[in-house]
Amino acid sequence: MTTMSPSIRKAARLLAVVAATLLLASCANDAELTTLGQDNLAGPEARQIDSFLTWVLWIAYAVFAGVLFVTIYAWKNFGISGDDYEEDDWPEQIHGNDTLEYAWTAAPALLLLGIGLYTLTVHNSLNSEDSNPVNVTVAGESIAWEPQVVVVGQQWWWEYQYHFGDVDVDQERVQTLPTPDISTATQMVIPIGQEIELEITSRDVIHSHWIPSLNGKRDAVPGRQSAPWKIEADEPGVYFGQCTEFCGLSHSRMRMQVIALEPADFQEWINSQMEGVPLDAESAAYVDALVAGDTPAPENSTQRAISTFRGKCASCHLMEGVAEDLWSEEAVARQLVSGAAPNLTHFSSRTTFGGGIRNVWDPETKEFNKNDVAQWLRDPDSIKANYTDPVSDDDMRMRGMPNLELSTQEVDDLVALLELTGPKPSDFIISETGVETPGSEENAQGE
Ligand code: HEC
Ligand SMILES: [Cu+2]
Repeated sequence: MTTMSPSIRKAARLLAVVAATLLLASCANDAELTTLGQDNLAGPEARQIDSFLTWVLWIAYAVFAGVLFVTIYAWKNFGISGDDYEEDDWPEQIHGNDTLEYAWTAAPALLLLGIGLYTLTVHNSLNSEDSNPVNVTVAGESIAWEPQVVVVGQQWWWEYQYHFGDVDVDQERVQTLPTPDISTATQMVIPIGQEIELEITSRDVIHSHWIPSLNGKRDAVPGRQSAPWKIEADEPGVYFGQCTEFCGLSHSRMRMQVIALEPADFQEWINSQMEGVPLDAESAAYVDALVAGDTPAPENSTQRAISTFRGKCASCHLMEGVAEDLWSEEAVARQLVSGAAPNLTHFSSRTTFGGGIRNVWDPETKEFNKNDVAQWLRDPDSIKANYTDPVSDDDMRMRGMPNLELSTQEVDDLVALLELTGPKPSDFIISETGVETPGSEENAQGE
């Protein structure tokens, strides 16, 4: 054997390091977003994709091993070394052997046909709907709900709409859908053991919805409803996801979670989401007065927050019990209010905000995360980059949450109001959904 030249040795060493890194990186079995490993498969759709992949991989391994074997066999048995050989030294050359020609045409064709048919079967099954109605009680009325969630991607967070009434969600534009019975941001709540149909669409650009442990990716295309897509979770738990189609500035901060609950817990969740903000009697009366057109002076923190919310936030955010009168059908139709911001009625019933990048509740102490919520209100850009200026002359809409230059008092009042919204999620969900954050405000942008 000749000695390796230094450059080859260097290349070999580099290759070894790269290979080892890749190998070790793939060992992160508890990574939030992975489709690999049985432990990460939490529903039938994900398992179907996994076993399909596994089969195709084994076929690929077999083909690889076969080709490698034949190559090495030919090299060992018929190889000629050195440059110094005559044509007579060559092994016997075969030409025009029909059997061989047919065999190596037919074998790959059959293999590909098999893989193709298997692909179509899985594809077809993933795209078919066979959900069963789920019995739920909505506002005191028992209904058989076709488990369906309208998923709306927008820059840069996911909205999940629940329409319990007779709404044709298959229509084309999300803007023309009626106000949903329940609207959540970043966190989709589903009952376990049920196939949930997702109607995926977008309000602005193309996004892609992906909860790896429950199913594959499906694009969210503006003006279009996706073909049926579904998820199902076997066990209660939290399943993480991420937008997987580059959609602009804060694409990487567009994450989401599915929270799967026992049917009874799911019903309780519906009940709580159908209520407005739990205001005390005086504050409720204060809202009534404002709705009636009076202008009473706010007397405490909650009332000040209500006043600020109606003046500065309600054009983008809906908060039932506080400002839904500003969201009349006419106002919605004339786009005086926008559906392009999270519904805040139950903000503190969720556990992450801003596209799943900050905790609403501290996963350790289980306390309301006043610091981060206040930072968001004071300066959203310090948490998540936005376009706070119109994108172009043709597109005057801004993206994300603007800095409203709120006073310290206004921020404090609003943080208290947001904490009040509730109901507080369970400790289990708070710790399971907890996301790592850069600790303090100073660290967020290196200020
Ligand atoms: C011009 C529209 C607009 C106005 C006005 C506005 N917001 Fe927002 N807000 C947004 C958008 C858009 C988001 C989502 C940003 C994201 O996650 O990328 C958001 C997100 C939020 C969130 C995080 C919600 C979640 O679940 O992720 C809170 C809390 C919030 N806003 C509070 C307020 C308050 C309080 C006011 C009034 C002082 C206000 N906003 C005014 C557009 C607005
Ligand atoms: Cu996106």
